[in-house]
Amino acid sequence: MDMGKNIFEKIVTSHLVEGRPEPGEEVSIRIDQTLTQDATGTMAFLEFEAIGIPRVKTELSVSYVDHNMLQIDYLNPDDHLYLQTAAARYGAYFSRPGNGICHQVHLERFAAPGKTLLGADSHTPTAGGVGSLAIGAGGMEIAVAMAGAPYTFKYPKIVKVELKGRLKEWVSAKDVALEMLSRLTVKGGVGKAFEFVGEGIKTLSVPERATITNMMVETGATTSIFPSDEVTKAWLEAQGRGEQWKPLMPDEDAKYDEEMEIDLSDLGPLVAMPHSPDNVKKVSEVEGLEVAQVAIGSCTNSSLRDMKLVANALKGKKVPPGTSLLINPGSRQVVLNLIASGEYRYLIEAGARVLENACGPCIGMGGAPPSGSFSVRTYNRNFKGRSGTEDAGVILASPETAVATALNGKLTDPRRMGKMPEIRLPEKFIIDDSMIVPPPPPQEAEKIAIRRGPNIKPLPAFDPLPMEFEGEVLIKLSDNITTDDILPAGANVLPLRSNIERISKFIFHRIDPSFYERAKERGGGFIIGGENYGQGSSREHAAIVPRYLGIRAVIAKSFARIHRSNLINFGVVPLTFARGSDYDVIAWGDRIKVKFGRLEGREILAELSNKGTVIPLRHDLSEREREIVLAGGLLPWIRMRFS
Ligand code: MIC
Ligand code: SF4
Repeated sequence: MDMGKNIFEKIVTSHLVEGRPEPGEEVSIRIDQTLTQDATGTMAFLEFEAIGIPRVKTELSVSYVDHNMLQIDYLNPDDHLYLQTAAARYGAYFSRPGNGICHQVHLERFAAPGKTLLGADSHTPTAGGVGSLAIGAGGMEIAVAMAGAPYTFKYPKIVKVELKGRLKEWVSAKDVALEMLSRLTVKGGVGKAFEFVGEGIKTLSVPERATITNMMVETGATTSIFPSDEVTKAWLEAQGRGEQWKPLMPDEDAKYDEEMEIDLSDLGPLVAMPHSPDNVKKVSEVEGLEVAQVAIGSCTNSSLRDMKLVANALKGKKVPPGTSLLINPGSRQVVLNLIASGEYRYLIEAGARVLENACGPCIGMGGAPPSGSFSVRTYNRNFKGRSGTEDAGVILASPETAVATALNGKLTDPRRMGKMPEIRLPEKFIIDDSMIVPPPPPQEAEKIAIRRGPNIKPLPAFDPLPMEFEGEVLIKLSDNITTDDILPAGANVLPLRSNIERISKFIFHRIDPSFYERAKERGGGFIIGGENYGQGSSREHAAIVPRYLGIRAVIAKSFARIHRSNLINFGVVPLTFARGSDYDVIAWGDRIKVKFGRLEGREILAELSNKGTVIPLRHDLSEREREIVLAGGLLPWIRMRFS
């Protein structure tokens, strides 16, 4: 007899184009909405243009500007103008710089239960907080979805997370996410999607749910989702979108592949210590650490709920001179509501530096902490160097812990702050969509001239996979290498995202600045990685640049989901060791020869000519992925299919 369906399965089934929704099987689903942001979006729109479809075919595509906000020269403003004109020309909505962080604005204004959302940003699952099936992917996948093609992915194992009880005072959704990270680590979610259910969910507002689905990305999960219930309904009504509500619950006898349980009332304030989101400790264990900077915001914790909490905790108090408090509200809506309620004032009076409604310091766009200091941040990633200061330590915390720390100048357990302020979200938010520009009708759109600044270069052409490939091991890396390690972000590098040649010089810049020269000199070669290679962001540049420099295979113990797809989409073969111990056999500088052929079998032999040995490697490409990689990437593959 058929078992009932979980939420994930319900949405997949209602959008299914091809495949069987069984763990490990490849499924293709129809995509209702897409989201892009400026750091990934220029490439995504260039890719969309390369596909050659005149207008986006989704129900809704939104192009946000929130990452590359510093305008110290022409690079970022040119990209913004390109994105604005391209959105108008191709039929996408454009959220102007200053309107807010893509995930926060999308949650407020567009995300709806039962919809599928594909986003060119790893934290797209934030929209799972209202019951959207939201997945992060590389820009090329989003370009293809905008062109109307289904999105193909490996159906994950579905994990039921039963939430019980209710959070205590000063403990919040961020602590739930950190608890999950401490249990799962940064790779425990790979190949899985998490569904949060149980009595406890009723006590969590939509922005709190979204904090959890946002940060669950750090476990490597495909996505996370909450049911759509009365809380969701109230949120949508408060956003003036009540008609978009529909109930979405798992069936009583829904089948899950795994189960977990969290009693919310057992949780206390948690932090993730440098330099990994899974380095979780109780605040009480690490309290007292001197903190130079506190930063509150990011797509994880910048909602009106969080800002109200922070404002009211700061009310009538001052941040001490030794600590700098930076605040990035998530959206213009958040700020307008704070101004109307009078709470905005508490931030200013306390001495907070209120920054733009954007990603800001989270991606190293300003706000770098001093050398050798600690910065407590409500963000989701604390990878070494990501803040812009190589030897600073970033500690990830809830807004509660962050504000307590800001007021004390030392890492502080927020439970010391007395009674927690009561937070009430408005029954109706102040809504002002005037910074979201809708696309003009098709006849007018055709006349729009796209503005391309001099730094915006077309995508390089990529040739098919050669039958065999020989080269040197250019670098050998340990476990959990992030895409920030592969291709850093930050104020100096992000503005080069539209120019592959220029950005390529920054590959592995923090780990090994000589990599670029070596790869250039040798005309390419191999990268060797450990477990979970490419964790973190969706930036496809971390795959395009290696490919551009002549790398045709990465050999690792295992891969993170989005990066693995990005490699394939740009014609780089992700290979794993058939025998784990062979990782130790390969060394920096070894010469490797692999015969790819047509990648027919699962096994590929790597000849280490300088060592006179052969080691077996494996690929786990699906038939479709095999074709894509052989064609040299998703773009040539699509062109082949449609020509
Ligand atoms: C990030 O948080 O690392 C980013 C910057 O938002 C990336 C996207 C990018 O690199 O442009 C992400 O999470 O996908
Ligand atoms: Fe922006 Fe940071 Fe969120 Fe990435 S994680 S989208 S940089 S706020």
